[in-house]
Amino acid sequence: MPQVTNQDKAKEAAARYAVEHVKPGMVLGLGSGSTSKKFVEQLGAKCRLGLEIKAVCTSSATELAAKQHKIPLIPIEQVLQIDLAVDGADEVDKNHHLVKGGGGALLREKIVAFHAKTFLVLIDESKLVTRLGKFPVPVEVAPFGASATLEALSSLGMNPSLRKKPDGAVFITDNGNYTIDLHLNALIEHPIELDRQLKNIPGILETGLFLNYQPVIIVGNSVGNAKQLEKK
Ligand code: A5P
Repeated sequence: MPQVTNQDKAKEAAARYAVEHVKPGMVLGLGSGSTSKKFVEQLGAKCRLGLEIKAVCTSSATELAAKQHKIPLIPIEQVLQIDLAVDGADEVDKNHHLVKGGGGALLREKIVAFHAKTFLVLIDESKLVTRLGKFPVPVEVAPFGASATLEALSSLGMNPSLRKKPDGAVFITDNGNYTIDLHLNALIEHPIELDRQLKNIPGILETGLFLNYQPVIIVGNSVGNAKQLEKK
């Protein structure tokens, strides 16, 4: 039996907090990654007790988990607005800017977050940073011209690496694209400027910088409590 870590308990607590905010009739956006998975599990338990909601998924992995937990799903094509999107994050700074995409689902996650009335981000304390950038910033790129895109990022000093799977094959996103991770070697002073600079490179389809998305950040701790993070 795998050991339950303090981080697991913190993620669990954040997921529990989030599930209390789900109301009948809502259209939910289900994020990706291990924290989102805990939310999916708890949401599934509520659905089995009769909670009626519909959900869209941000990745095939989440879709699989949601189906296993019998959560009613609808295709994104049928959704114009999402009531509540719930997702994790890799880093959160004091302005509530985020780095996301460690799991390779950033494009769908960003689309879902953008169209959500409320965007709940569930983290444990280890994700809180004074400045973004220790975690490599992922970008989703078109396979066409990806070598040139890598070269352009390299010449800007962004220390890019093409994401690979453990078996060495190129990691392909659910959208059929590549992911490039930027090992910036320094904390990001101007994330908005960086995001703009990245999006100016053709072939970069989206970045893992979620800036000004007005997320409601829920921080769980290892004692099993969770609270909303106020903006300083
Ligand atoms: C998936 O692409 C990511 O954006 C995740 O939300 C992020 O990496 C956080 O993942 P964990 O909840 O597994 O830490």
